Amino acid sequence: MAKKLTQQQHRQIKENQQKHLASYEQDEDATSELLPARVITNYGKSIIAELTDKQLIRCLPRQNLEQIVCGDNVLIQILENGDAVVAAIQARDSLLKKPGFGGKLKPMAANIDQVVIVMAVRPQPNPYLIDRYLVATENLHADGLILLNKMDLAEDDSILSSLSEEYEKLGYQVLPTSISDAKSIYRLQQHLNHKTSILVGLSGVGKSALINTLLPDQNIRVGEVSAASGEGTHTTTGSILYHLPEGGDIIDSPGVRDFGLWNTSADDVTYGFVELRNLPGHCKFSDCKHDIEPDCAVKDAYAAGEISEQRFKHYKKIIQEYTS
Ligand SMILES: Nc1nc2c(ncn2[C@@H]2O[C@H](COP(=O)(O)OP(=O)(O)OP(=O)(O)O)[C@@H](O)[C@H]2O)c(=O)[nH]1
Ligand SMILES: [Mg+2]
Ligand SMILES: [Zn+2]
Repeated sequence: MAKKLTQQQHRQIKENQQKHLASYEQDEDATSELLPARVITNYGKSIIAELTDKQLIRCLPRQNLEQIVCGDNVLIQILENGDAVVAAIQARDSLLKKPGFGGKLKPMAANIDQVVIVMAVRPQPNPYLIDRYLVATENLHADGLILLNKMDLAEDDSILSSLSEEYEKLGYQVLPTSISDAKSIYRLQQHLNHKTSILVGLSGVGKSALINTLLPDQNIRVGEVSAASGEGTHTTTGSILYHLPEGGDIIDSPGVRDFGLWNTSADDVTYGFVELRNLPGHCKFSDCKHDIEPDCAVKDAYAAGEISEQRFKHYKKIIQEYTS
């Protein structure tokens, strides 16, 4: 993870630390001041945060704090010995989690306005994965955007049209992209301005490569897809936030198969399916699996053509797999 910061960023951090130390020596009051900052990344216990004047600073969290993640707004204090500590985490608008070891949820990124779901032409997009990502996105109260990357590898527009057909009527835009098509990157950029977006998707779909193309001078490490398996090698190991030139931030995240859908309630899943959110009626049984039960509002919605066959299938599958 430490390697992901550019040489320039490392140098900057060192310089800033010295500057802060120097300012402390001149001004004893500096120790009590709380400096607002945004967390760029964390590795191990260490956090790299950006102060309002854009300076990066390395700090450790105070012991009583919960885990701090990329995108967090924090308050930093410089101690007498010159060390910087995170004194407080400001209230979060949202917190995205992913399963860690043993299925325990681990916080991954905070204060997200938009989740960009990245699929690739090869290996083929998985609509069940898209629907799970969308349930998580809706429950974060974030916008969802779907990318079909590696369009240069597509033989025709069939994958793109089937994704557009399924998701655009629900209000999600589907953008075709390729790191070798500058126009598509420009179009993507227009969707990223003035908000904090996170790129999510399986390993190897091109999340880091897309950010590299958006920000050519950051030099982000990009993995190779192994020719034999078609699967990506894990390259990105922690989330990291980058600024976009026209305003707005973008977070690169490691390939994740699932977000925190564990312990999601059936109501949260229904909320995550925008076409089912405002069902006219309720299912007769509160634990309805929308399968063979009578008086089922979801089956009625399906019969009325409110939800597609594929999304209906995925809805039931998510309820079955993730809710108890
Ligand atoms: N042909 C083609 N290859 C691409 C495109 N975008 C990314 N790639 C390649 O796909 C491979 C994986 O890209 P990464 O950016 O490392 O993928 P990632 O999603 O960041 O993967 P993780 O960090 O492991 O989650 C690299 O070899 C990229 O060069 C694209 O638009 N077209
Ligand atoms: Mg990556
Ligand atoms: Zn039902």
